[in-house]
Amino acid sequence: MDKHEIDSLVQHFIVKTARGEVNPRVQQVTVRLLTDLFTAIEDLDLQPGEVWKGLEYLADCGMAHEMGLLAAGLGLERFIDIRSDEAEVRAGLQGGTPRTIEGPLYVSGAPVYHGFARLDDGTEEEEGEVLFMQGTVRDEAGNPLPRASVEVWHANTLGNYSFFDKSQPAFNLRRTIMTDDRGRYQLRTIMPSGYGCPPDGPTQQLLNLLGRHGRRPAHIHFFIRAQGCRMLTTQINIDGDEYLWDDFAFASRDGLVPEVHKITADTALAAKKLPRPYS
Ligand code: MBD
Ligand code: FE
Repeated sequence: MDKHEIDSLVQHFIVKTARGEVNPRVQQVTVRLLTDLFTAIEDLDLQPGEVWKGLEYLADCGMAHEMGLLAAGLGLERFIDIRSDEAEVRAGLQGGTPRTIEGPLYVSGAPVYHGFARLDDGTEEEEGEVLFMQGTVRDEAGNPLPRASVEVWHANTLGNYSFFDKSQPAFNLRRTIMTDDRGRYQLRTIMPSGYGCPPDGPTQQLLNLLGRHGRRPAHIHFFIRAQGCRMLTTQINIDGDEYLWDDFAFASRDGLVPEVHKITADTALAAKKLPRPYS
């Protein structure tokens, strides 16, 4: 079948059959995606069994709640981010902390604290290291932003996220911290481990067929919100992780790998070497 035959078939299936009110954007997108799919079936000479297998695969992803995970692993989520960066450059908006992907494991409604929050429930102090982090939320001119919200979420020492991992209490390792009157926030938590796709799930199943792993380096997610500013969605990575620049979701970026200082009794005494608070 040639391109014109495919076009007229799609017109017939989607456009000419329209009777009631049409959502033009939905129609436009449907026509385009169906045309691209039919063209791929033609070009690759996909067999009926292969087409049904593809649909079954997407259904499996849905049933396993892995559509978001698949989007991350295929680079779709990163692609959308790259386009957002490009749109901001075109609008003359540059600088500040880079954005990176949200991922599929955010849960809304985390407990809200002011200035400081502890994120962990204290049950992993044997397994993990205590992690402190602090910073200042600033506008594009560098002015501190009081009453900004810093929403943080990350995995536990096994790489699992509360809510999805029912062995953790609700909202473990998930908090919202409101910045103080100088735009500052502080948190105490436990060092996360990297994430791995469920080994028997449909996402990892496809990654296996593509010769890819499904691992992420250790990371911490953030939503930063302030009055009159667009929201920032980002993450930081923990330096030294073997997957730091080999993330299956392509989220690592220059500027999102802060220095981590190990504090022992000795280094605490030599505190001059540590960054000054909020510097
Ligand atoms: C994660 O924790 C994550 O952040 C992403 C992007 C994908 C899978 C798991
Ligand atoms: Fe994550």
